[in-house]
Amino acid sequence: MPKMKVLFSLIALLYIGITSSLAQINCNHAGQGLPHPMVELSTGKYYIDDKSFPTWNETRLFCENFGLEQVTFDSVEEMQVVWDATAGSQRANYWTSGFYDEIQGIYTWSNGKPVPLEFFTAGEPNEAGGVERTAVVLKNATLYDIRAELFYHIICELPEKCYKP
Ligand SMILES: [Ca+2]
Ligand SMILES: [Ca+2]
Repeated sequence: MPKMKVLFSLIALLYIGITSSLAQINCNHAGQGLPHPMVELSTGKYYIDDKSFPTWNETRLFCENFGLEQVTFDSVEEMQVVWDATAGSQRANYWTSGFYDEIQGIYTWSNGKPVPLEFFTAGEPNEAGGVERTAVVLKNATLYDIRAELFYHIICELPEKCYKP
């Protein structure tokens, strides 16, 4: 019986070793080859592009290509800190990972958590014209719902597992 225990412990240790080194590898490559460097803020590490105008889905794919995620706000503070780091261009809307979940009938982040209603500006999400019930943008440190097919700026975020062990 003790032999079995030792064997089990060894397998468990091996498993932990493999999974943690896999996570390490992904994080080592995250953000490599981006057109310009990421910025390190008090709430995480971000890639902010004020020049491009992709759709929501193109932004998602762009971030994923570089091992990153579309930005998700865990707090009002993070929303403010990231907004302050943007250039605030003329069409200063930035895509977030927020998307309308048809099944649950609410906006959720890419991690599956609901987008808190208090993160939206007053009167939003308003699903204007019945066509805005799709994606969430950041503007003036607050959120709006909007059509995912429109063209706004990019904010990617280093996945939490890469800086929160
Ligand atoms: Ca975040
Ligand atoms: Ca709206």
